[in-house]
Parts: sequence; structure tokens; C-alpha cells
Amino acid sequence: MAVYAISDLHGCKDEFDEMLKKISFSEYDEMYIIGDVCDRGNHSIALLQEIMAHPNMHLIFGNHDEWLADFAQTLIDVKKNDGVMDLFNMDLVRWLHYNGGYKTADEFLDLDYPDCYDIKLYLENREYYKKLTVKGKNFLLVHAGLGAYCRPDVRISEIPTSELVWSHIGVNDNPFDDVVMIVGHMPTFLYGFWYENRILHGKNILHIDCGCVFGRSLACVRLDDMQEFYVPSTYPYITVRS
Ligand SMILES: [Mn+2]
Repeated sequence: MAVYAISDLHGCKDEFDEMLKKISFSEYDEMYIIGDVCDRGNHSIALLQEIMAHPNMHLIFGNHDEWLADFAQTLIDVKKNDGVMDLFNMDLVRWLHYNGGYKTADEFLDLDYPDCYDIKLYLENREYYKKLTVKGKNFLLVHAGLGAYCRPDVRISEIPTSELVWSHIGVNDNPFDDVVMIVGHMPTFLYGFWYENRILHGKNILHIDCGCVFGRSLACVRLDDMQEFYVPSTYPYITVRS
């Protein structure tokens, strides 16, 4: 039995399935998905349903998953209303138009009502971080890191969840000496072009979003021995200037 962590799948179902094959993922293993299953890519809802169908796959929320959770009922109402959407809802527009939510919403609207409600109920059970010990080593899995609350005496349960899913943190932003943090959210190439397609190792912290949906690669780490696995992206390479 092994424990794996992966993040920022963003609808890249083919790459995720390829990764499962590569690591020979079985019912005896555990997979922690550290946020952002949805948006930008082509198969967000199918991917989410795949994760939901596996009791040994665990979703830790990212900002994009939070959007779908927040708007699931809105989308169900849109479906009941023959697809008419309130485009004066600026939060909804921000998700759909500026953050790759359109495809996710389209996929969701194509589902039958029971499947819509299954997703809505699944996403109501929110987890924003996970502490676990694997082979005597302590880990903290959290989508974006601790943000402004990066100090050793912090209680994670008291950090606003918006901070846990939205922060942009530095390479070494882990306040704990005895805990290895695993985070996603910021594609590693944004920290420097030399990190293209690679997990970024800070001090006691791994940044594992290797920008699959931006045409780089999908990374996965096995927490038992810290071995890294990579699958190349099938998406076009997008240049991001920051
Ligand atoms: Mn994110």
C-alpha cells in the first residue's frame, strides 16, 4: 500500500488516467488530490466523477473546486430554467469567463439531475487541508499554502479557508520544522523557467503543480519514499509572462 499526492488536474483526465497506470494505482493505495480538479481543461466533471467513484481518492479543496461547490445549485437552477443564466452575477462571470469555468459548467449542465445532485452533495463535504503521517514522516497537504499565516505557532484550523486556497506563497514558505508541506496552485514554471515540468523543492516544502493544463506535465509524488512520477501534457504549451 502506498500514499500518493497530486494536484491541479484541471480537467486533464487523460493525463490523470495515464498517471494511475504509470504508478500501478490499486485499491490498496491512497491518492490525495490537493485541489483544482476542475476548470480550464476538457474533462473536469468526468474527472471529478472518477474521483468520487473511488473511496481511496480524496479531494482537498482548491479555489476552482470551491467555485463549482458554490455554484452547483446555481447551475442546477439554470438547468431547470432552460439554460438561462444571470450574467449580472459577477462572481459567476468571474468563474466562467475569466477562470476557465465555461467547460466545467457545460459538462455539468449536460448531466442528469441525480448526477448534478451527487456532485453538489459530494462537494458540500469540504476539506481544506490534510495532515498525515507516512512511514514516520509528517505531512501537511494544502492547495495554496498558509499565506499570511505562515508562522510556527499557527493553528491551521483557524486560518481563513480563502487563504488556504488563494495564497501565492514563496518557494520556502513552510513555518514547520517537523512537517513536510505539499502544495499546488502556482504552476512551478511561474517560479522560474528552470522549474519547467519539475516539482519544485523548497525547504521542507514541495510545489507539485507542474502546469499540466498549460502544456507542461502532470506530477505525482509517492509519500512513502518521495519518488516523483511525471506524465507529459497533451495540452498546447501556453506562454505565461508575469
Ligand atoms: Mn488553484
